[in-house]
Parts: sequence; structure tokens; C-alpha cells
Amino acid sequence: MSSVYVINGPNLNLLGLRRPEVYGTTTLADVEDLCREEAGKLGLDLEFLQSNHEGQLVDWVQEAGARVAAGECVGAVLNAGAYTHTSIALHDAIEGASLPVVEVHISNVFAREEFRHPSFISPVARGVVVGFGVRGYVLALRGLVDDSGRA
Ligand code: CA2
Repeated sequence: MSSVYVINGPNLNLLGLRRPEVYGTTTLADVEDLCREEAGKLGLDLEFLQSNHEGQLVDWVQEAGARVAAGECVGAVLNAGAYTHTSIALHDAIEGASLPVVEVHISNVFAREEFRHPSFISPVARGVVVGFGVRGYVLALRGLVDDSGRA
């Protein structure tokens, strides 16, 4: 069975536990359940990951890219958290691994502080889902699978 990666960056382990006015009350464990249910419907195995460390995220992007190249994986949904706005390393990793990525953000970053508007991920992503809360992960999974197989 083919797999899909869902990779979460810094502070997303706090989801649902702090700042509910911005990020809601759903925890990351709840997001994993949502993704697992959707992946099951799509006939995919799910690798659901979170790290606060940039290098770990780079390692997972490379790992997912190698699995895509081996025909074992359709790509990744990536919420890189604040590294979205800073990480050339993640940009390079996605590009270097030729990893199909759908970038997701729970909040509408464009309605927030200006420093959240730029993304180093978007130019190397297949698509972006922004501002639909945690349901955005499910939309991103569907988009990634709909898009897979397209050149
Ligand atoms: O909206 C998103 O999904 C973000 O990627 C979330 C990041 C933020 O830095 C991005 O600009 C947009 C933050 C992740 C969660 O951070 C928390 C911090 C404190 C309490 C709860 C969550």
C-alpha cells in the first residue's frame, strides 16, 4: 500500500492546548485521527509526524522524497509552522527531493501579521491550503491525491 506523509513543524504539538482563539481547541492527536480517517478512505498508509527541529523536518522531507522516487509514497502535506516564513533549508529539501507537497496553514496567515505572509515553501509546493482550520489537512490530503499522477 502506498503512503502519505503529514509533517508538522514547531509548536504544533501545542495545538488545542494554548491560543485557542487563533488555532481552535482541536489537538494534534485529533488532527492525526482526522488525517488517518481520510488516508484510509484514500487507500493510503499515513506517516504523521511533528518536530520542533528544522533539521528533523528536512530529514523527513528527504525520506518522503526517497519513498516517492521508489513508488511507495504519493507525497506530503506540510505545515512547517513558523519555519514556513524562514526556512531556505526546507525549500531546498523539497526541491532537491522532488517531493510533491501541499502546504497547509490552520490560520489565514494573510489576515495576520505581515511577517507571516511570505513563505519559502509555496514556490516549491504543488498547492497551498490556508485558513480553513484543521479541516485544511483533510483538504490538502485530497488535493495531493487528486494531483498525484499529474506531470
Ligand atoms: O496557521 C498555521 O498553521 C501556522 O503554520 C501555525 C504556526 C505559525 O507560526 C504560522 O505562522 C501559521 C504556529 C503553530 C502553532 O503555534 C502555537 C503557539 C502557541 C500555542 C499554540 C500553537
